[in-house]
Amino acid sequence: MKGPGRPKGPIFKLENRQARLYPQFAPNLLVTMASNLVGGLTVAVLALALVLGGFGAGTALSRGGSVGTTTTATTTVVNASAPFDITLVIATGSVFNSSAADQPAYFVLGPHGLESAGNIAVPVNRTIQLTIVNYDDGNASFVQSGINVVSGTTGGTITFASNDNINSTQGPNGIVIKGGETTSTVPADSVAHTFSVPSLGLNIPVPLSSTVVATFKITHAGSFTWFCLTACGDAAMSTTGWMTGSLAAS
Ligand SMILES: [Cu+2]
Repeated sequence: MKGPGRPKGPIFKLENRQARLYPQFAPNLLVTMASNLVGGLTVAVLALALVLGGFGAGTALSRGGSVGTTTTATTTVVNASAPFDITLVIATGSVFNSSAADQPAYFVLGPHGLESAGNIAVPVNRTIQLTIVNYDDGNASFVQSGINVVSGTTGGTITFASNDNINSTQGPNGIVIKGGETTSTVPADSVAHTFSVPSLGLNIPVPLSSTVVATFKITHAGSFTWFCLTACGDAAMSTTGWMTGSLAAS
């Protein structure tokens, strides 16, 4: 017989499962606490700097007797000839809700991890180098015929790498990498998702378990809707930030 104070089976199991699924919660809390502390200190230092700065400016004005203009120079260095790099990640297993359960989704790989792909900011009139890392190992049927054919990219091609064409073998000096395959068409039964912007004529088919690299340029500013044109999940396909969103070119 179990004692009256012991947790019942299912609750115990759920807690265990959460701990297994989200082991990062505890360390994250510490990081949040630490960053709050640092943030608080930063605010204090900034406030002190503002007080001192204000005092200094007031002194200068009263001494000089005239009001001058303060100019703050900001220099942003952008190498406009280099491609603008952006990486998208297609992950599976994100829980949509209790009825749709797991759905695949696109994410933007940002400096601090995965971010929403609901609104992807890109530059206009500059070559965009798009890398898509696809963790989905299943193919899907098409919602529009012909989406296994590449369009709108430089040369009408993509370069993709998957297990059978990136690693050839272990050589005497380490792994030998062949580098991937450049193609204008992906076999229809190998397409898992697409990154498609019909209003720009852009269609990038993404083979299952692969990494795809494509370049393209958007020549006018605007907000363009991107879609995945495979039947990869009703909820994901119709929801911003999952398998559709906008590409904001400015
Ligand atoms: Cu999809």
